[in-house]
Amino acid sequence: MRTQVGIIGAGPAGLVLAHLLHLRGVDSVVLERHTRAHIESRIRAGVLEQGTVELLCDIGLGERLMGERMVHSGLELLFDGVGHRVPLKELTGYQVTIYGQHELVKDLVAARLATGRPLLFGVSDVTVDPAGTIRFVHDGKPVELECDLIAGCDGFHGVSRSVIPKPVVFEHVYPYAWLGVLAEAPPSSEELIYAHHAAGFALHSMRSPQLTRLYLQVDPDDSLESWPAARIWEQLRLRLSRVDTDWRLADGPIIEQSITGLRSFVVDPMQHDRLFLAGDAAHIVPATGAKGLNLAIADVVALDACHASGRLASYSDICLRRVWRVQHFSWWMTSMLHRVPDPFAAHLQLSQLRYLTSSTAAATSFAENYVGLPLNR
Ligand code: RFL
Ligand code: PHB
Repeated sequence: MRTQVGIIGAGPAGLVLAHLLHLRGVDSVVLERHTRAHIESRIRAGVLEQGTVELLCDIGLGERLMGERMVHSGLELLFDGVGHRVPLKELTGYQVTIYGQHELVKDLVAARLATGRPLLFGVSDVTVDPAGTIRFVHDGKPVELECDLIAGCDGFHGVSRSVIPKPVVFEHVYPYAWLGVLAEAPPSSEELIYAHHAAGFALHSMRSPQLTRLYLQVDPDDSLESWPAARIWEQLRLRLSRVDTDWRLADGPIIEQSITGLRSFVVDPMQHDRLFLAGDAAHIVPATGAKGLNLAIADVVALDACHASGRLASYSDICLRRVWRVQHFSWWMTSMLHRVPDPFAAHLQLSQLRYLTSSTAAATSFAENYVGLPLNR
């Protein structure tokens, strides 16, 4: 089998890349190890930057997104029981969009299938030769795929990254994790609430007028068994409680829950020979800044542009500039909001939060990073 671009992984990075290439008449084969049903139901990101949304609309993938999304022009930082609104749009001119990653993946899969170009589910035993060959098993048969270019879009646990010889790896693992729940309850606020509390960080987000998405800072060694629903709601009510209004958190049946560790990770370079890594395969940011999916899409936009202009040698450098800005912001926001045992660090956090919510300059800097950098298109 032969193709111009072999794409490993049908996450947001792989599927958006496939579509960008299709629009330029470049053929590709997308390989995914899971089933379609699996990738279309995996609950993950929720926040899309305006640049990401504009890109998706420009390439014809925004129809359902524009109809079903929730647009947010601000967010709330809650500490000492008092909420402080950060007016993102007023400060930057940009807003953010709430739209579940699995909904976006459904749109991307449908668009790929509509092109008639190959998207193979359930592939196994994938190996990568960076000189331009991907070997895998599909429908029980071994396949050798010759490619001009290989895009490693196979996420953090994929196989592509291991093929980069002697990369420099940067990693920071945080001493806390997130317990995420999806609840059949109407959101209790129109905007996201990021809460800093002595009992730990909490986040109130949403997916639709009927579904609330909530997160709690937990111990990385905690298991789901140690978090029965009653404990989850009790901690959410405590951490999101406020003295400024008589706000109440609506609750309801929990339909999904998981625990995810928080990590910062970068591999440098993101390319070797004909292999180019994109998205979580090359870097991970802690979810606090809501950046991972947006960064994955920024990578593939850069990869497509470098391929179109014959400047593939610059790909890694172009991506890593953005990656490190986003790494810094995500680390900074994470460090400011999570409970830490050291009282000195805890005082610095409160001081930073007070500064951020009382200085327009500080709030603007935060907002600029949160809404995201323009894409290199
Ligand atoms: P993905 O989505 O992990 O997709 C990789 C795909 O590759 C497949 N795969 C393979 N296929 C074939 N052969 C192999 N050997 C393979 N190995 C793996 C996998 O099955 C999968 O389908 O990576 P991609 O495309 O780089 O996208 C990255 C995003 O998924 C990720 O950064 C975000 O989910 C991060 N994230 C958030 N990002 C945001 O921009 N905004 C948010 O609000 C946000 N919230 C979050 C998040 C991530 C979270 N978790 C669970 C990690 C909230 C959470 C809780
Ligand atoms: C989400 O809705 O899943 C979400 C929102 C904001 C974040 C992270 C995740 O910072």
